Amino acid sequence: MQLRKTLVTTLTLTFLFAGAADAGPLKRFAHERIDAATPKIIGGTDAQPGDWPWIVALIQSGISDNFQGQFCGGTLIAPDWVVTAAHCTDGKSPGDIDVLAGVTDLKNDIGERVAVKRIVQHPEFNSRNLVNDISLLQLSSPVSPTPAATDVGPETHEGELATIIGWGDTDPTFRNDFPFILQQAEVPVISNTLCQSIYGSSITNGSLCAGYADGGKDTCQGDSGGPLVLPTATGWELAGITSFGNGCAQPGFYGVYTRVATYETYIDDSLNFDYVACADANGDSVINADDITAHKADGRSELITWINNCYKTGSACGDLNEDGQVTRADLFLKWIEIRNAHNDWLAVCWTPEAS
Ligand code: 4AZ
Repeated sequence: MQLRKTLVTTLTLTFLFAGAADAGPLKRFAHERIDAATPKIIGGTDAQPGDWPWIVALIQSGISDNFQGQFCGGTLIAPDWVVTAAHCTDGKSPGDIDVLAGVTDLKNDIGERVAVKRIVQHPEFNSRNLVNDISLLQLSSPVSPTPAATDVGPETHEGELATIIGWGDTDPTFRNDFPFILQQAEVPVISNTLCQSIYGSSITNGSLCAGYADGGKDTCQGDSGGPLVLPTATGWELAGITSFGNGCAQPGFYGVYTRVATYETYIDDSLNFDYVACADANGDSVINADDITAHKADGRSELITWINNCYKTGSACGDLNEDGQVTRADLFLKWIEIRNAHNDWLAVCWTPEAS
């Protein structure tokens, strides 16, 4: 993990010095056309139109050229929901990201490009070791391709041959050789024990690792957030989300993927959550700025109630920092708590569903 951390830091610093305010660690700048002899994904082959209907590209919303703007992959799991990696959405707002569905060739296919309405990033994503690297995007409108199945069972899948797919770098030395055509490659799933011996505590039961001891086939920069799929009797199931690795396709290292099965509850809860009801703070069935006013007012009255019942009376319920006395420090903590709760509500619930 140390190696990955170093890599990310290096890239981040490079981008900072390049003056690109919104460029994340995996953002690329230069695109060079790859020559036909260069191995693809890393060690992959061209996908055919329709092979992977549920794969999507995440595109920087400010860039009209799909190829130039692509920075991560994702998988459609419902007509208006995409699952991707948290490190693809971390620090971003819905307005920063578009989703492009229904394309194989980023340069020539038209597809459906839609705005993101809501980002539901895993609340325990750790940007230092990339634990819980999963995020959900709700689309501003549904797209037509068939979503992928995510009901993958609890098996380890060790030894099974998985398929990795993406528009990421095709050159293991990070030379920024990005393909127009979607790439695919097959890699075996390895045990978490072996993976942990390489990457340490970054590997949890939410991780799935795949690749060859000799390297050669792997995901790389730009593939992040995209799918690792396993064959089923009826088609494919989404088992992993491209997360990280020490470089790409290097001997002795493997690709690390977020294990989708571990996050079934987070996915189901997030997709089934009633965001509209949550946003309707004043209960008038209309989502508008009045709800923000109402939610703030609720916070203020909660604070006043606490002041009257706990702070002024010096009761035990006023001693938030548990130092044996009720002081202005406790009042400050209460204020912070209410402000944070309001901000959480804004982030989780308050997407204006209507004007
Ligand atoms: C990346 O930087 C990245 N070999 C993604 C996957 C892997 C390495 C790097 C796995 O997005």
